[in-house]
Amino acid sequence: MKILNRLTLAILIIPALAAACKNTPGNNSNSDSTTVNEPGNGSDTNLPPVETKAPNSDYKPAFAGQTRAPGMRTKTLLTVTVINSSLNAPWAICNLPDGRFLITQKAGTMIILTSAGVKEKEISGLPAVVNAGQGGLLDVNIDPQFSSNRMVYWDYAEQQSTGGSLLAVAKGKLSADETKMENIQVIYRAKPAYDGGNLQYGSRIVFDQQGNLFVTTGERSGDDIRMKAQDLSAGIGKVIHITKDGVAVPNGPFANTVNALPEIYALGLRSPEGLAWNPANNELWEAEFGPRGGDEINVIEAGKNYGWPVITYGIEYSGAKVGDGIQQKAGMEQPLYYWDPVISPSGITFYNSDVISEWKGNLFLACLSSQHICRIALNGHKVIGEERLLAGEGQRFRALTQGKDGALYAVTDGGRLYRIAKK
Ligand SMILES: [Ca+2]
Repeated sequence: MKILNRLTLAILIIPALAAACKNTPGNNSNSDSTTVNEPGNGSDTNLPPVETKAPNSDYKPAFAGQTRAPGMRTKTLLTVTVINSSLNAPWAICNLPDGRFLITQKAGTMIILTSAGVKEKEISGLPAVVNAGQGGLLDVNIDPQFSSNRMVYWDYAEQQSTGGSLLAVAKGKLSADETKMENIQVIYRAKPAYDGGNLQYGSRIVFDQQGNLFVTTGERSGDDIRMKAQDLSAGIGKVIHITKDGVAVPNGPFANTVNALPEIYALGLRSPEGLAWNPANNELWEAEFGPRGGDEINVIEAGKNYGWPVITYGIEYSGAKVGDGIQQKAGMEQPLYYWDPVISPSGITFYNSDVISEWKGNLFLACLSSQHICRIALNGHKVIGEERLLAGEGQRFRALTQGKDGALYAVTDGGRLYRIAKK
């Protein structure tokens, strides 16, 4: 028993010490911080496209600049610091009003970190999640009135007693001591449940300006279910628009369509792991995993059909064409931009601070398979520049956010929290 206790203690203490060392200011400057973007000669924009590998298909873009935009390079000197390296498969990072971070971990835990990256609280009392494949505890966001009501919204893969799993959205009140969720209610379930695997739940949560929720739902990745992304009676492969109680926001684009779910706001999505409000123009932007060579960015508008699986760039992972192998169709939206080969975009955010002024208005995407942070410069809806940041870290970037201090914070599947700040 004694040995067991010591072992247990050692297991608990050693990672904690390691984390503490990493977070000691005098200790991390040499080992964990790196200055990047030393001043270069010549131009920092209109460089060759960052992607140099051959595409998977010979499909042609619908318009100039829809893929492989000019490369660019951040001129501002940046300091990159790993401020925590012992997270457990973090999936989402959300700013709290006081500058701390609320983070979900895929296996089912929610934690609070200080602005310096030190784990401060673990929140118990969450419903069980299906932690398998791409399922688990997924996104989290706080109520726009969190400071007064302490309400938190999150989603996760939920096992159904009748078989299969689905994306469930829940809300709860963070207790005063920040250690548990109280009065938890599941407010929405993206039906139908699917028992053919645990892939592509979607799941990012963004509040609109009226305090309603937009939630992305994935199409679950089976040949036998993907067409439901086009089916208005199914809640998968969609952007849904619900109140804080989980009912359809009134007067949605399909509110008067026979057999349509009234909460559907947009349809035809594959694996939408990125969703962000663009503060420059109050638009809802989405990023999704496509097939092999078809990752996309879209601007989401009410009632629009984004095409999956009828139109898409890229091919099946088997090498076959997707459906009829078409990329354009009347009544279906073109992506603003696509990647072939894929980058696997998960969380996205717009940078909206003056601290790194050349980043203001840029879109940042946390990229999994390509293992970098993608920076996109925009002129309205046109992509005018692309940059890869932190490409040498060997990390699958899962989610990111702009902190209150104007730095960018990103979590990785490998358990790291990065701070990317002006030097
Ligand atoms: Ca599409």
